[in-house]
Amino acid sequence: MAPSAVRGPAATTVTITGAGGQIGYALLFRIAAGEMLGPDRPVRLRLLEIAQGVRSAEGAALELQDCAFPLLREVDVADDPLAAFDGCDIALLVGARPRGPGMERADLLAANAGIFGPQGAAINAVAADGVRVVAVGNPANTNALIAAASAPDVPADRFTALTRLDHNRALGQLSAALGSPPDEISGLAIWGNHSATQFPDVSHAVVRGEPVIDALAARFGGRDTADAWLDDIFIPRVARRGAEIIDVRGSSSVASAAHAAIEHVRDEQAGTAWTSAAVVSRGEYGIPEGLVCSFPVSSDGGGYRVIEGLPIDDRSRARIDVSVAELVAERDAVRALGVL
Ligand code: NAX
Repeated sequence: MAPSAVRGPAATTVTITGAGGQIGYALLFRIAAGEMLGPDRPVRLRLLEIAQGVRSAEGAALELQDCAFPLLREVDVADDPLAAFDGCDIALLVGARPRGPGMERADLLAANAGIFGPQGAAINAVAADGVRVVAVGNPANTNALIAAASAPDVPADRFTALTRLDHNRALGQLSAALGSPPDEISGLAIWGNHSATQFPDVSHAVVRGEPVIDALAARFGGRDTADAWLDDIFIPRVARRGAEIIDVRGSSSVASAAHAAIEHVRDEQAGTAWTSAAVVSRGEYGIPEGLVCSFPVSSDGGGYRVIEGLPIDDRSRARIDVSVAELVAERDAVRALGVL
């Protein structure tokens, strides 16, 4: 029996672009196993690749069939965005053009606009009414902005970009420094761009009810030493963790990125009191409207919303402003290309 003929509750259609790549391979089997949408939601997978990646995606599709996942209803491989986004409920935009040797930022943005623009237009044309989209491929924030701008009939707040990996990296570092498991730490926030300018912010974080900053002061022997650890070790290490992984592993983050993407979608769908995600700014915290910027967010299951009203001190403000300025520069560079 062909997988598409299997009967049962209506399946959620999940489209993964770049599905023949590394993160795609780390994502597909976990989604099919129900780790993203839960054990009660059957899934239909649509894998989008460019011609060079189609065989790899087709190979993954064969392996998916060999897993005989009870929740997996159908797997299609396409190189046409209109086919891949047809009826799509959830889109993970993973495939992107990497920065090549000697490539300037404007060239990189232009190359990715050529990918995320048409994909946004295809989502606009053929996706399901309630579609939700997360950009993983870099530059993720601006790629989400381009896709959203190319889908005028889809509410902009359906488009997000992944900073959950940065959030989880920050949580991992704090957990190690404090000797506390990650689930005892809450209130961490990533602000700004998914780039080295991002600001991993612990000023609202608590560990077992105690402000993290106090726990760090106790751990490092004073507030000044704790601040120095945050400024000189923690923030740069989180912001440059991707480069550290490449240096040590000889290849970029894959499983951790796929895990973060799964948690991003899972928490948006199932609800969460607090995490980090890049969402379209409505002007919260003075961040220019329309930028796709990382904020502390919550979800009631109907999409991420910025957690408002947090006090921001001058040091934090300065760091947020640097990353937001980078997002503005990326947006302006894309505008100069005539894309927005
Ligand atoms: P790979 O090079 O292994 O895979 C990318 C795949 O995308 C390739 O198979 C390629 O054929 C495909 N592709 C390219 N253009 C496409 C298009 N127009 N339509 C469909 N597919 C297309 O890269 P991988 O390691 O999987 O990383 C994918 C992206 O994630 C990169 O842009 C990477 O920079 C980004 N990352 C984002 C992270 C985040 O936290 N936001 C962290 C991890 C990762 O660095």
